[in-house]
Amino acid sequence: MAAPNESMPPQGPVPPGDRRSPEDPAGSAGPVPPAEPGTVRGAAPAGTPTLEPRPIPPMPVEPAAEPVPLTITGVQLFWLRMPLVAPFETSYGRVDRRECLLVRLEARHPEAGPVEGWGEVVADADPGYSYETTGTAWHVLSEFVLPALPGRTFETPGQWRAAFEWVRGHPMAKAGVEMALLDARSRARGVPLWQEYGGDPGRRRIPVGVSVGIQPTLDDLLATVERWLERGYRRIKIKIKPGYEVEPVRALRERFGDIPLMVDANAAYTLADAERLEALDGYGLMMIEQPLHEDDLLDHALLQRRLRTPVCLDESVRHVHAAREALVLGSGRIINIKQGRVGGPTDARMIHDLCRRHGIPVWCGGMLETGVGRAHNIALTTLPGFTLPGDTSGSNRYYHEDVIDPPVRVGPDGTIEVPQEPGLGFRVVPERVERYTVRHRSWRAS
Ligand code: SMG
Ligand code: MG
Repeated sequence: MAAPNESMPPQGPVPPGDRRSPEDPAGSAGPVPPAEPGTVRGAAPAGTPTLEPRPIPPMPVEPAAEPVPLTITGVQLFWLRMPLVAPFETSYGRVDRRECLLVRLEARHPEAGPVEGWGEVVADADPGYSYETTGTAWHVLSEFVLPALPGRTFETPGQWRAAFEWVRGHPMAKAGVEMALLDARSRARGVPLWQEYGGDPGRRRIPVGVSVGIQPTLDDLLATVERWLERGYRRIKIKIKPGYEVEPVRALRERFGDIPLMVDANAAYTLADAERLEALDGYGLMMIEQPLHEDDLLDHALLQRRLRTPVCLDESVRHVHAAREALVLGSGRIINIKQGRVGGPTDARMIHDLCRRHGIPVWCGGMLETGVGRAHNIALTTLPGFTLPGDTSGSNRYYHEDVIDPPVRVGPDGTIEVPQEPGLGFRVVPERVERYTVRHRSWRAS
């Protein structure tokens, strides 16, 4: 071990009132009065913002689920590549096809016999939205999760979560499997999928909005929005980026008046751009979604205090812990819940429960899902705290041909019917899955 360097200042805790430091070894600035309990010692430069203390809500508990013993007999993983009807552009890039994974579980129930279950891994091909990609999910699932499933019995989603809690992160990968498990449970029990999600039986239809990508010109934007409004969508969300925010919003307000309108920045701004975002305050937006860096709940809290428009968090809420921190800090007034982003249906429900208890409205986000993910999102949206229209558009918003039949359809009143039959409520068409599959692997009980 190296000998201590005698020229170094003494290490270790500084006694209260001792103001010696490497810069001021004599402590000539004089003694410092003891810190107030609960405060952090350290000089804050004048003008440093502070946040008022707020109560810390307890962690929501995992919802109870009826035991339904399902023994996994086989697993299939499909990597799909599906062309989009039109390119979709956000502040971080443009895509013209969707690459996602579908998980198919085969399971056996003591009374119901063999059942299948489908789930979707919503990660993108590139790490623009989050660090997870189709490729990382393929790796984590095929190396660590799926080979361990055949032969195992799960009675509840909680047992599945406990078994794979050791896998850190990778929420989208894990969510795809939990979705498939919920689908299989609902088929084994003979109940609609929304019941597995703990939904409200009174919600027979869910109101939905549409997400509009960045358009080449304002005329294109106006024409696109007009088309979606004509089809009944209940709210319009447009993607923004620095320099493309006030103008498109002003143009939409001038043309369409008081429509339910919001914007999504996908983390493209910093607090230094606050004035641009303040300029949106006069346009009566429902919310500004994820304006700042995904890991910066503090700056979101400071920004929210400068805006009248509610801030909505998307990328920042990757788990229930972040949701709880955001509530305490006041980092936003609305949360977008994506079951993929937060680790699965159970985690989505826990965030919903937490927000509901604390008066934070939530809505269901989208990741350009195929019909499999869409069916799960419809079921999730039946929970009572989903009080704002989500991004679950009809299948034809992105695809000429979906992998499910019938496709998800949005009625002229901007709502989607909640299926009442067991399972997804839509048939997954094997030939279509095959048509778009570029990679496939399967595991069976030996
Ligand atoms: O499913 O209609 C959809 C997409 C909605 O805008 C949407 N999603 O940040 O909320 C979001 C984006 C993330 C996906 S962009 C590839
Ligand atoms: Mg978003």
